Amino acid sequence: MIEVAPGTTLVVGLGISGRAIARHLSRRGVPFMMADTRPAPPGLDDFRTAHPGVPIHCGPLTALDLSGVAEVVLSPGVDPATPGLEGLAEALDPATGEPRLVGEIALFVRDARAPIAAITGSNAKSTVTTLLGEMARAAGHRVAVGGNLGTPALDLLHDRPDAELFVLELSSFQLETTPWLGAETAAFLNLCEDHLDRHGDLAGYRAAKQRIFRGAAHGVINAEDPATWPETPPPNLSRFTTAAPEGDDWGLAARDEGGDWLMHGAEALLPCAELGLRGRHNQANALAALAMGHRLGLPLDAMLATLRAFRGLPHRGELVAEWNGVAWINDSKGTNVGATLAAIAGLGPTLDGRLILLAGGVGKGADFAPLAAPLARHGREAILFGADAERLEAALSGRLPLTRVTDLESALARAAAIAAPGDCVLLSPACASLDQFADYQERGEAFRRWVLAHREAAS
Ligand code: UMA
Ligand code: ADP
Repeated sequence: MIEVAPGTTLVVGLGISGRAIARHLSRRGVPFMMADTRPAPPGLDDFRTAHPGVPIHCGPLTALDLSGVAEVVLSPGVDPATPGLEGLAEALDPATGEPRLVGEIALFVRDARAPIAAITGSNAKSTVTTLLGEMARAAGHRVAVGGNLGTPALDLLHDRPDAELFVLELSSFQLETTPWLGAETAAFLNLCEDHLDRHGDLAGYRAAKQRIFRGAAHGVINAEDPATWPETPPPNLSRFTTAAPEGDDWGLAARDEGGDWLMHGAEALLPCAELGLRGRHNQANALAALAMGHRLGLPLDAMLATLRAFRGLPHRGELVAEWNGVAWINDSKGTNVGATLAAIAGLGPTLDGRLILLAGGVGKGADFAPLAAPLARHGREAILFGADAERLEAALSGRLPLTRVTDLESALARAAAIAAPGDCVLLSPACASLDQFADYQERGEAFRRWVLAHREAAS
C-alpha cells in the first residue's frame, strides 16, 4: 500500500479540474498528493514541472492507504463509487461536519466572497450561464463566469478576486460532491436521460442535480418539467414555462402585435422574434435567464439588450453553411436525446424539405426511442455512426430510412449525396463523442471543416 501522508489532502484526477484544485491548494499552502486512476494520464510531465515535490500516484486507487487522509477532493469525471474510495462519501469530518470526500465546488464555496448564481439541467446550462453572465456584464457588474463551462470554478477565485457575482454552470458530477452550495439564485432547467452509466438511473441523476438548491435563497424551476421541482423548496421560487404564465411566472403569450412575447406575469417584455436565439427551447432559456437576473436585481433594459444581441454558442444549433439550398447545422453539443429532440422540434417544422440527421457515439445508457416519432415526421434519413449506432438503428428501425456508416466523415459524404434543396443536414448526435473524438468541440469542428471544404471544392 502507498500511504497518503497523515493530514494530507488527496486530489483525484489530473484533468482540468484536478489542476485547478492543485493550484488552489498550493496557493493556500495546503499539503496535498495527486492520484489518477489511469496509468499514464495526459499532461503528467507538465504537472510535475508545475508542482515539483507533489507526490503523484497513477493507477488503481485501491493501492492507496487513505487511513490518515485529511480530505479527498474528487474530479467530476471520477465516480465516488470508484474502488478504493469506499465509505468516504458518507464519512463526516468531526471538525467541519463535511463529508471527507468532496469536489471542487465544495472548496469554491468555502472561499467565495460574492453571491453565486448556479445553473444545472440536462440541457441549456451553457446557454443560460452565458446569457446570465452577459446580462450582468451589460448591467455593469464585475461578473466571473465558469464551472463546467470555460474557466474552472476555483480558478475564478484567483483570476477574478474583484468579482461581485459568480455565475456557475454545474454538472451533476460536480453537484454530487457538493454538500452545500448556498446560491443566491439556483436554476434547475430540465431533466432528460443522460449520464445513466454514472448515476445508475434517472432518480440518481436527478438527486445529484437537486443538490443545486441546497442553501439557495432563490430557485428557478421549469413549470413544465416536475423533475426540476425541489423536494425542499428554497424560501423564494420562480417558475418559467413556454405556456402562458400563471401568477408571477415567466412565460410566453401571443399578442396582437408581433406574435409570441416573453412575459413576466401580465407584463409583456420582448417579442420572441427579436430574440437573437431561435427555437422554442431557446425562448425557455431566455426566460430562465431573465428570472435569475431579476432576482439579482439586473435592470430589465440591460437584460433585454443581451437577449436581442446574443446569437448562441458554437456547436449548439449553429448554422455552418447553406450550400445548394441545403442548411448544414452543427449541434455537436446535442449529447443526449433531449437536446436532439429540441433540435428536431425547432428545425423540422421550419423546413421546405426534410431533415437528414447525423447521430451516434456513446449513448450513456439512454433510451433512443423518443427520437422515432419526430424523425418519422420530419426526417429524410438518419445516418448513424459510432459506438451506439446499432442501438440507435434498433430504436429507429421502420420509422425512416437508415444508413449505418463507420464515422462522421462517411456520414457527411452520405448526407451530401442524398440532400435535396430545402433539406437540412443536422449533426445532433444524441450521444457523447468520446469513442471517436477528444470531445464535442472536436466533433463539431470536424463537421464544420468538412462542410466548408466541400462547399469550397464544389464552387
Ligand atoms: N479520469 C479517469 N481517472 C481519473 C481522472 C479522470 O479515468 O482519475 C477520466 C474521466 O473518467 C473522464 C476524463 O478522465 O473521462 C476527464 O475527467 P476529469 O474529471 O479529469 O475532467 P476535467 O478535465 O477535470 O473536466 C471537468 C469536466 N469534465 C467532466 O466532468 C467529465 C468538464 O466538463 C469541465 O469543463 C471541467 O471539469 C472544468 O470544470 C466537460 C464535460 O463533458 C465539458 N462535462 C460533462 C457534461 O457537460 O455533460 C459533465
Ligand atoms: P449544456 O451545457 O447543458 O450541455 P448547452 O447550452 O451547451 O447546454 O446546449 C446543449 C444542447 O442542448 C445543444 O444541442 C442545444 O441546442 C440544446 N438545448 C439548448 N437549450 C435546450 C433546452 N431548453 N431544451 C433542450 N435542449 C436544449
